[in-house]
Amino acid sequence: MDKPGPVQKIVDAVVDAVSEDGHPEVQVPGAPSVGPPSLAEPTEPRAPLAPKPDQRAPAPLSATGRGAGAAGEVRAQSGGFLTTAQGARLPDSDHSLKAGPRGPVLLQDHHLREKITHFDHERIPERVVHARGAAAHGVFQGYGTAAGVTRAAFLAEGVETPVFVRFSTVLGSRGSADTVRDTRGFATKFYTNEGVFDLVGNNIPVFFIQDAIKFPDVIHAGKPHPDREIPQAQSAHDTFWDFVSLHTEATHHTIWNMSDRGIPRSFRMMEGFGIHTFRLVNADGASTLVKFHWKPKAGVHSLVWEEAQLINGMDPDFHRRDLADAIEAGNFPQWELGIQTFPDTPEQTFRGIDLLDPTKIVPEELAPVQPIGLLTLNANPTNYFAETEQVAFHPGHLVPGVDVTDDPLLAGRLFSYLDTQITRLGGPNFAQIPINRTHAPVNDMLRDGFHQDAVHSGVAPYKPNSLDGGCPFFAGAGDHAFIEHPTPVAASAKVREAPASFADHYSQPRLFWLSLTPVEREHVIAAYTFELSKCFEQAIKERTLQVLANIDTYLCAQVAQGLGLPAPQRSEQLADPQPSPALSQLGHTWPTTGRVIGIVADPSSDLDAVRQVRDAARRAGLLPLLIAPTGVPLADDLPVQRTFAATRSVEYDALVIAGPLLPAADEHGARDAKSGVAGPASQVDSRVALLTNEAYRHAKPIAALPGTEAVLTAAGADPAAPGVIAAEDTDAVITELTGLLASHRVWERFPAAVN
Ligand code: HDE
Repeated sequence: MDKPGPVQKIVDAVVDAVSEDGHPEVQVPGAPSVGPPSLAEPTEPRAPLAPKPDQRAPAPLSATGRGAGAAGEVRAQSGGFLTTAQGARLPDSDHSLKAGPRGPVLLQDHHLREKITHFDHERIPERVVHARGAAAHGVFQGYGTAAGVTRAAFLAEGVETPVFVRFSTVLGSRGSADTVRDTRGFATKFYTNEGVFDLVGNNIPVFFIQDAIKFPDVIHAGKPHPDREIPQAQSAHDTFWDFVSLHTEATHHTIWNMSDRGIPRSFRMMEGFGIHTFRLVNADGASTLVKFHWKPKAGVHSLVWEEAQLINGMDPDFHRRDLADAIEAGNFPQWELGIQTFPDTPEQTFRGIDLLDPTKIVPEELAPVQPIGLLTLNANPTNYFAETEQVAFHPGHLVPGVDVTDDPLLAGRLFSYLDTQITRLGGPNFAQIPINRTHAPVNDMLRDGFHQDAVHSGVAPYKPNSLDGGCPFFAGAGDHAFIEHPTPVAASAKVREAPASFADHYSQPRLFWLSLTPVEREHVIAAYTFELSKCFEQAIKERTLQVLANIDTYLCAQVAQGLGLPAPQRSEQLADPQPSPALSQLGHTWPTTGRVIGIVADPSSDLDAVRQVRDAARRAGLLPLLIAPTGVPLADDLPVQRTFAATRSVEYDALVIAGPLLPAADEHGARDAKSGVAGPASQVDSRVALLTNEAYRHAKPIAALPGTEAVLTAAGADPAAPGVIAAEDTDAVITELTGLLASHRVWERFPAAVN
């Protein structure tokens, strides 16, 4: 076997740590702490608990990027006793200082005042967009394949760079649900030796607007209505559709949102895109235009809409939990970073596509994505606020060899991200917050300000000076200086105008539509119909149908039918693009590691079969969860992870039914069998019937072990339907399930009616 590479070594080390410490083997991730708590309240002080093996904190560096040489825990709490912020030990924190047990409370209670005052100021403003997010630490390894086009040191062969990646939704508040229909942020901070590089992208390759000056408009339209502040975290409302139907440059991004890309199955299963065209510069100073792509090793997969809606109630933290659990279980998410490259010509177009227009893609069939490095997320944050909330990304955090273009959307971002942190993080020194610290030495002559963590020496924070020996000095190209590429600027006049090429708003939405498979097109039709049905104003629906007519006649007719409105005639000539198969999510197979299999059983099930299926699933790298009537283990070696009353189909990628699953004792005790598919007289527990019914309707693989026909009947599931497995041999069950999961869902179960 090949020797493990450096990334694999890190992966192995974390896997070892995870399996040796605390909760053995992490067969079921999610334990809240390093070890189980005692039943009784502890009576002896002890040092604060260490982070869990799957967690990592920001590198322990000084505020100016110098290696502190201290252990990681220097920033954590210390000591076994409760103290004030100043370190004085406290005997009590449950009672205010009072004049006698019945009061009044004394003003001199410094501990009360410190505790309450600090609490009063615990919150900072949430991000104005992308407020809801989840993040992880990891490592990026350059392949060296970009060496011809960039001198960026972190992209050189074998170079490993620590990274922190934050995924997010755009519209919702910090406490909103994860699986709403929305674009997802995919922001990566590379702590390179040449300074921090931030690639602040999305999971959709185009944007709503072509000029940053429109950003407040699109966001104000997408956010909840300002009077009632509803709806939260979604686009299915009048102001959003009012805006995008009038502002037709949003059409391309909107159709992506209405596709399955708007409801990803997992952050681990999303592509990422830098969207704008960037400029790479090599060691000789030659430049190349590029678009960045992240390609997930787990494939690109989505939820179905009903699932997404159920999850928002069942587990609003679904994506967050999925990311953390996967890392804790050692299923480290990976993406390849790739680039599409284009000659840096004065026109900045490629095959007629304007590279400065962020509402356009370049099909991969015309410019293949070339892999340039591997990202592995291998540790969870130790503290959400300190890391995920306080991380500050900025497209202007660039390193030598990576430069920007004149995309007018990017230009506004270069201003906005620095500006927003000043309010959000309370002043200009946010780069000194541990998660934001560069791993390169800093000597910046920036001084003072709120929350200054550096203790600057010297007397001359100005240049030129002689008092500090003329330091710091300017760097030249040979010293890794960041030197802007001397891009020629065409002679022109000051105008508030877009280039003529930006006026094409329909050809690429049509390209996207024509590139989807029938089942994906059905989802797009259903999504537009759902969203527009939620609008109050008919004029807005009619206006949007006019936009759809300019994308595709069939799409428009189907949505119009769903809305009960006439389909308008198109007002523009339909384009005739060559479909791009790379835009479809279907038709491929992918690794299934970490996929969740629900095994439904009760004490009367064939427990040997349950055991064999579970073990086979583990051997196949899946995460089997046993679902039973109550928390009582089905056997000593068969602990229960989910109960009938507290689970729902959305937690599983596939089900194994180990019948007969008669109504459990608490079926009526759960007092809400109303939603069950089976009636009260049924021989099958109604929650199991519902679970199976949903899994069936959501096109998930289902394996029915012998004797479970009644469950399928109660669930309305056809035993002969594609993806319903009736194997007797338990190993074969898992082999078949894994085979089906490789293409994510069994779409053949419900042939699409769309042509
Ligand atoms: Fe952002 N965006 N954005 N955006 N964006 C922010 O920065 C902004 C745009 C993206 O996990 C804010 O620190 C403007 C495109 C991500 O912390 C803010 C424009 C793309 C994140 C901001 C855009 C993005 C943000 C809010 C139009 C994909 C979350 C808080 C010109 C390429 C980063 C913050 C994180 C966050 C402004 C358009 C991605 C207000 C003005 C296009 C992933 O500065």
